[in-house]
Amino acid sequence: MLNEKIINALNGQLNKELYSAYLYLSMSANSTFIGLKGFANWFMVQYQEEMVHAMKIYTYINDQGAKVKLKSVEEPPSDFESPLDMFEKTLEHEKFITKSINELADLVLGEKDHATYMFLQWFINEQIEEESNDVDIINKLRLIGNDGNGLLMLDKELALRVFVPPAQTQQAGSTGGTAP
Ligand code: OFO
Repeated sequence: MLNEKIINALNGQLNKELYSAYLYLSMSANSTFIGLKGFANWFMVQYQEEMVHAMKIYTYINDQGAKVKLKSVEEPPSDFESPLDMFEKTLEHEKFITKSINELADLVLGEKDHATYMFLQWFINEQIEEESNDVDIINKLRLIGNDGNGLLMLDKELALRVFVPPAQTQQAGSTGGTAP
């Protein structure tokens, strides 16, 4: 049984995950527009992963017999200066999400809601991977600088990322779908 404070906080986190999905869909669209199909693929997979995160919270609220309350999703930016700008904004956003998950974990611990604390463990681990993936790509983009060939090679690498649906993720014992 969830208390009101926790239901509100979980609904807030659900909204943030939906915004994350919307943000990465926007970055995917921008990447397609500027001719970087591999980047577009990477962000599309990220969009799909964020929808999985949102639906995990949606299902958890339902399973606990509480009510999901959908709020409006903010408009994401649609113009970006460069591929590096997109990934810097991605990392910045993921740091914000990590902070939000940590605050949620603090709240549920304070309320002695151990079931929700256990539920949040998956998100706490996932955030480590999310930030680390972004840092890797930012480092590569900084090395590439203005080298067009390097950018096209990275685009090919990012084209290889595949979305792994949640059931397969669990079987594989990983948080999945985040390579390369
Ligand atoms: Fe849901 O992890 Fe990114 O935002």
